[in-house]
Amino acid sequence: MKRIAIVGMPNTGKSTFFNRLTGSSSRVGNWPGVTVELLGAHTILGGEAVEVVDLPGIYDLHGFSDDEQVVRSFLENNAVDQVVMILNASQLDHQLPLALQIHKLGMQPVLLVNMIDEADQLGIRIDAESLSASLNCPVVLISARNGTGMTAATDALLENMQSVTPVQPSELKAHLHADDEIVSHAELLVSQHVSSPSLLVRKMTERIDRVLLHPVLGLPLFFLAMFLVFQTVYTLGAPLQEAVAWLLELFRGWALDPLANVLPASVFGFLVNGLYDGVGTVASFVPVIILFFFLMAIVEDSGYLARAAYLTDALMARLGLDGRGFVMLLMGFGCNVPALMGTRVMRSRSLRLLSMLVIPFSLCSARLQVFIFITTALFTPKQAPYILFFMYLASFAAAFLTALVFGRRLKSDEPFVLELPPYRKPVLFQVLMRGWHEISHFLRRASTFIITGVILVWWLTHYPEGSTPGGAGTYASMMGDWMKPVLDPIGISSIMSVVLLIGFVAKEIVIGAIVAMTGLEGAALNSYMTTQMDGIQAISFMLFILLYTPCLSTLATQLGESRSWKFTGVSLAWSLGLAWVVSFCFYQGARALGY
Ligand SMILES: Nc1nc2c(ncn2[C@@H]2O[C@H](COP(=O)(O)OP(=O)(O)OP(=O)(O)O)[C@@H](O)[C@H]2O)c(=O)[nH]1
Ligand SMILES: [Mg+2]
Repeated sequence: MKRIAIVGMPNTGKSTFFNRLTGSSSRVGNWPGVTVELLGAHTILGGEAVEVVDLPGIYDLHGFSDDEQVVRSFLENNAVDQVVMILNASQLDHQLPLALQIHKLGMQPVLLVNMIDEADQLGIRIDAESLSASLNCPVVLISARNGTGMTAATDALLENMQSVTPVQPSELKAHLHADDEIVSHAELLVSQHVSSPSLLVRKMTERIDRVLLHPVLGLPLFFLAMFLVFQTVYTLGAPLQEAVAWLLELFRGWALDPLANVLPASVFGFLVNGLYDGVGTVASFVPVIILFFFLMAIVEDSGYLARAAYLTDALMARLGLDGRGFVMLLMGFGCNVPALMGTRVMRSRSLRLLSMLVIPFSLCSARLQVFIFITTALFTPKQAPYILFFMYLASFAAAFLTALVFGRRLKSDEPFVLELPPYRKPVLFQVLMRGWHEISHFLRRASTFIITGVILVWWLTHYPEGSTPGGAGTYASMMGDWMKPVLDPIGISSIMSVVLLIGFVAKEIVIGAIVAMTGLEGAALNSYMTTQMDGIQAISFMLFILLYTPCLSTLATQLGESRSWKFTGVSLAWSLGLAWVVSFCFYQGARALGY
């Protein structure tokens, strides 16, 4: 099968083109460094099956960040029949050198000049035909997002593939050309084939940035925007959640409860009170999570997320991180694992390690779900969004503190040049795709973890044989007693400490575990929660959940990416220690003040 590789600089639309060509749903975002891994897909081109590979963006072939190495080692170790290079039409001067480099290596690329819609708006004119003649390779103007030029692009691809001789990977290294020679060649090409207005005015982007990147107002505006996101999640999400819970209850009463007459009590208890209610209660939070992801996808796809990096860069630099670290934190709101992998765009190892130490404090969707559950049970609808926002602030504070503590040991002087992409109207399809991506990931994790968790909890609360279910003498209560000396001072009851222990595996288990333990759901579960904790204890519990290790997958990713047991161990110990100390200070402090 022939293999086509898509290369280009970051944020030029490679993944958008890849998705259009192959019908895949590779992640797209208006921010350089979205793709950090190889992604392959099969498709039919001109009646022939081909493999298309979407690569991370690279600035040049000498690059030495981990994601650039992914690209280089891919090109060095795999035969590629056709290289497709994607360029941003409004930045040809900046992007042609990479194309020339690739061309001179003998790869005979097809150049797709993308985002032609934006270039048009800016008044940039590109003469594709004459550029193609001087370069001696096909050049097609496209808009991967709108689909313009796609037929011409695939035609050019097919035609070119007939004539190219695949590059032998081993020859690559010997042929890298000197950079200055290439840069002057690129300048010449741009002057000959591109006409642009003397002054590029990105009117809309500039006007918006004058407000959103305001030196004083910028950051408060950003936090205000984030607060609005949470407020919306709450006001729209809570009724949705109740509706799903109501439907599940209805189904239970109508179809499942009659089974109680047929099945032995213990089997019914396990299947319906444990599994169905456990999974159902978690499922009722799915609409909230969906809503959250859609809003975040809009923030990301519009280009505002990249602005967050700009706004926080100075602050983050003081902590030994840079603006990208902040964006990774925001990415971690979905799931910490891809955010950890996103640090591959960083070149300096110490900067990467520091970012990877900080990211697990980012409040991921599994923790969000626990917090919504607890705030709904223990606080009024008016208080709840504020408590939730406080948790996000605590998450940032923990991240900053970590950077402050470890920044001195993990020093780096990697220069960070931030490229701000223009604002782009979020494309509904992309936002939906992105949301769907996150949700299916969440559901996959949730379903496996909940089922394992529910079975485990069921066993812990019903055995050894002969003990009263959920009462003293069960394994669960033994575990609770065992952890009492540690968790009592932070206000966590022995039942909830068993939940915390199980939650170490993944936070998706937490709610399901509570349901399985108590055999309660809905309003009864909420009122049970008020017997387990008051407001202060609830916040202490949530702080602990926020700060201690998010899940085993995070640990495994930290280990895999850092290739260091010591680093992973330090991260584990730090997060456990911090969780305890913060909860302790909060709980004892609040009690001392008489709350
Ligand atoms: N206006 C316009 N925007 C586009 C076009 N193609 C892609 N985009 C947008 O450009 C941004 C980047 O697209 P991606 O496909 O993620 O870019 P990428 O090259 O894969 O980026 P990395 O993986 O970070 O290297 C997204 O916001 C896309 O919606 C286009 O033809 N026109
Ligand atoms: Mg990409």
